[in-house]
Amino acid sequence: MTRTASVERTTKETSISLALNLDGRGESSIQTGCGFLDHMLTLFAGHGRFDLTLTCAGDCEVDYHHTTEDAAICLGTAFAQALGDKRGITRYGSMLLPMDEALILCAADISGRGLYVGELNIPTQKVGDFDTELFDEFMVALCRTMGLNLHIRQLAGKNSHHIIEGAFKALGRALRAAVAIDLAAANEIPSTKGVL
Ligand SMILES: [Mn+2]
Repeated sequence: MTRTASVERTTKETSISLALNLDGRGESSIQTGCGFLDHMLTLFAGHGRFDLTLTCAGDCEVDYHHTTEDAAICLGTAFAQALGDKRGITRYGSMLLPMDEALILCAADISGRGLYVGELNIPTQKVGDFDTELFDEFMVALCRTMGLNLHIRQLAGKNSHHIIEGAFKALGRALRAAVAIDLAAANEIPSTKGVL
């Protein structure tokens, strides 16, 4: 059984092509047009051990809002497709991840109920030319399309780059654990309701 998905999505704002393998080696090729977002998605794939190819031609002359949000929509859609009925998955995953002075807590439940609850205090408005408020836009869109319940807390941190990078790494690690097959229940849907 391969757990892969590919997504093509074109709007008047972005055109995205994405391929995902949940059981990969963390190899990625990311070209969104936003260097910082490429950096974050590369880290995410690496720490999640997901193979991820993403190309986006977006309206970066406006800003990175549409590119960031639509990349997350495609990523969430791909996760949902690759997971199918979620049979056998661990479902929950969490990570407490230090990144120099920053410390990030991330807890994920692939519940089917998409909800992001985040409390980050990112001290600057920009990292490079990336608007830091887009971090929340990414997570909200990912959770909604993937059916992911995600909490991210910043327990420490002063550097915006470190805080956001820590969060993407923690997300990768948490999702790696959550999508992993639970060998003790590999044929079961991990819900007492029988459906996720
Ligand atoms: Mn970095």
